[in-house]
Amino acid sequence: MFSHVPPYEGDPILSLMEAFQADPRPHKVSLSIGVYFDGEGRLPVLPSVRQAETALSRDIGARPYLPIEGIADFRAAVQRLLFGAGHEAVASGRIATLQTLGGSGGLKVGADFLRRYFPGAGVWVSDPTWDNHRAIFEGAGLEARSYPYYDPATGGLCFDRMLASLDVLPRRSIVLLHASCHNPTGVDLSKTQWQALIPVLRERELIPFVDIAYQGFGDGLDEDAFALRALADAGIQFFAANSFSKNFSMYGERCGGLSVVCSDRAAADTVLGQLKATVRRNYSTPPTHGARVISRVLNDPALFALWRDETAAMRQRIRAMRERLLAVLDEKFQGRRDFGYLVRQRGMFSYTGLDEAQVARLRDDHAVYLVRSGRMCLSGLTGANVDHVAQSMAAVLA
Ligand code: PLP
Ligand code: TYF
Repeated sequence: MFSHVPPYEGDPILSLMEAFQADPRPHKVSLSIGVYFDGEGRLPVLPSVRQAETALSRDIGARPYLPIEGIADFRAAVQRLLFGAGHEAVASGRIATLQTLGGSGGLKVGADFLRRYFPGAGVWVSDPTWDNHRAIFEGAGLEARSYPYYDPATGGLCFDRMLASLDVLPRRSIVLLHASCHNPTGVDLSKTQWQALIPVLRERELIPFVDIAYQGFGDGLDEDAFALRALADAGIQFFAANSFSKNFSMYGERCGGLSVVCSDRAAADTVLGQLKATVRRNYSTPPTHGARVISRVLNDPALFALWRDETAAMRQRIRAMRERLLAVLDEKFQGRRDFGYLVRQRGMFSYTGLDEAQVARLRDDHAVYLVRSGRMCLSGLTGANVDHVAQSMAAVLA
């Protein structure tokens, strides 16, 4: 009966993780999957999360179905975190927010909604982007194409080409944007560039869909949400999918949100209603545990302050690793090659510019695992392995 079903090739990043786990070399280093590891190379359990769970475990109570849109306190906290507590769009009730199954769930619910109510619209994603962006939108029945983004010549952004390309899109096209800590390149728009993008979005009547999966890993919780706030300030109506997987180190709990910024409260109510219908058709209602924990942390001033510090510590650790890697490489190459991109790029990832053959040599000869594209996840670096990684990079680049 299933002879026509082709085998699944597997997710390339997860396949790499399996190869890494099977690698017997003791000095092996995983810089592939986009997950935050601490200075000991472990997946952290944040003290804020542990404290919230301990408090919750005392009165865990019954587990009814949640409302389709999720826990009310969680949703309110998402809005404050993304847009800022005092933001006019939050206060006026013109944002429709649901609890979703991770950032991926937010993207999928948003994509289904857009497919139904903007049936002719295609989606444009950055070149390159997270592989699953294309897969999720195509899976929802939208056509996905890309706009210029990363410039291999500079290790930065080709903003002029990006803008020119968006400026000729059909009206009501969907534009997927990374708020900060771009995956896979680490290359973000500056504040000035966001401000320059806004008139193009407005004049072309484009529908921005902002993905914010690494809030706190770039420059700070508020700083990393700059794009969302700038768009909302400018009166742009848009979608935002946020993930708590990384900044709470709660990957398996599948916590995130989808927020749609509308013109007014009435529109937001209507949009929320149809988003609920979309969820109902997909998985009916979201799960309880992770959202209760996150809601507790975000709504309790002391736990929130603790969590803010924890996100700062994760961010600073990644920065320190970027700087250390740069220092060792600079010393090796004495100006013969520019590695400045390592500290200009933000978040967990850097595009190293290593080609497939060099990535293969890193893995085969040095037990250092990067994604085939040359993407490096900096959070896999520790004080114990950063020098080995730098020496290995130097060896394959020599
Ligand atoms: N968006 C980007 C850019 C990501 O890198 C990821 C996951 O790594 C996600 C969305 C999805 O996050 P989640 O695991 O919460 O679904
Ligand atoms: O880009 C990454 O590495 C993260 C983690 O199937 C990830 O998005 C990778 C693959 C996958 C799920 C999550």
